[in-house]
Amino acid sequence: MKEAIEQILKEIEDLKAASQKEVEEARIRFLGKKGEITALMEQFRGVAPELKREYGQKLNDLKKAAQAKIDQLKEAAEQAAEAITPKEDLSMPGDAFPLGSRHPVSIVRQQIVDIFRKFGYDVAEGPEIEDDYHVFEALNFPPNHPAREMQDTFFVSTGHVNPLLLRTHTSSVQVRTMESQDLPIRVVCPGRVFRNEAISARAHCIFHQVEGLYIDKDVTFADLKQAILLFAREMFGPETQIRMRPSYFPFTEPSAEVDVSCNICKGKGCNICKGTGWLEIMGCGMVDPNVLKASGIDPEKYSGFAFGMGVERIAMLKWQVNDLRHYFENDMRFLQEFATATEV
Ligand code: 2NM
Repeated sequence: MKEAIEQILKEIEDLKAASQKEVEEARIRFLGKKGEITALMEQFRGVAPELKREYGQKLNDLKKAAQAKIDQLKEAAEQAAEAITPKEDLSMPGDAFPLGSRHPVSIVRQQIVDIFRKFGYDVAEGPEIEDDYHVFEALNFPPNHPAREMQDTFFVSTGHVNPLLLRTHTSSVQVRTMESQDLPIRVVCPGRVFRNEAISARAHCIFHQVEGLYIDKDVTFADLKQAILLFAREMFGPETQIRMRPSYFPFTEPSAEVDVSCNICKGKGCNICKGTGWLEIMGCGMVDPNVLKASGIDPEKYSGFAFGMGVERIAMLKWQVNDLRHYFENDMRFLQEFATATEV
């Protein structure tokens, strides 16, 4: 029996277990109901009385050593199992983190600018607080033109010859371009403009424009028409048609309003185009000789065309937005609709 105890003790000391299952198997082998140590305990009953004390002590030590070893192996196996299967499931998708998106007005402004950049136009920007000269005087507005009245324009300072005001169009940037740059000029001017108007579904006192200007020798109305047609087809699709209606602007002569064919009803007439099959997108014309002269360009040698469009209006047509005020309220539900809008 002594040998058996020592043999098992040695085995216990050398015991190794790679998994929880192996630990349990070892426990059953040594300490289970039919285990080797349990069997020795039974044999112990038949041991001679003079040996009982010594063997009893040895058996008890063996049992304790076995239990301690099993406990130790069990804990190690549990830790190893936990390291392999962590409590968190690493294959779960991460927390989405809320991203903003570009404003629809910014998207369309960029699309317009990108189309003209592709045609070879430069981009110019200028001050939002302008002077009367660059907004009106140099653009052939007569002294008593209604746009120059307080009801239509936000003035920053008054009472002198060249008052400061919030620009009512970005044409002032084109005047600055004509003053400072060499010819020929091909430029688009995106920017915010301000008009003292009552806010409604179709008008706002702050909105965005992109205006364009092309000046060279022998620029004709046919060049204007072709530039606008190519722009309209880039912006609204290759099937788009344009038409021009005579109009009036102080800075152009002749002047025209441009309509594009309604791409919702394909010209048949719907509620977007109010049954006409056409949608107004911009104004344009040949730059008035007075405007060229004011900026030091000889109208006998040079001619040019110019155009201007409202960015909110183009965006409304593109996405069938029925009320301009949506663009200024920053309601997240409205803005999120444009989160996946593609850009040119
Ligand atoms: C428009 C319509 C027609 C325009 C004219 C000029 C300038 F500076 F060359 F005279 N810039 N933009 C223009 C012409 C703007 O907006 C409806």
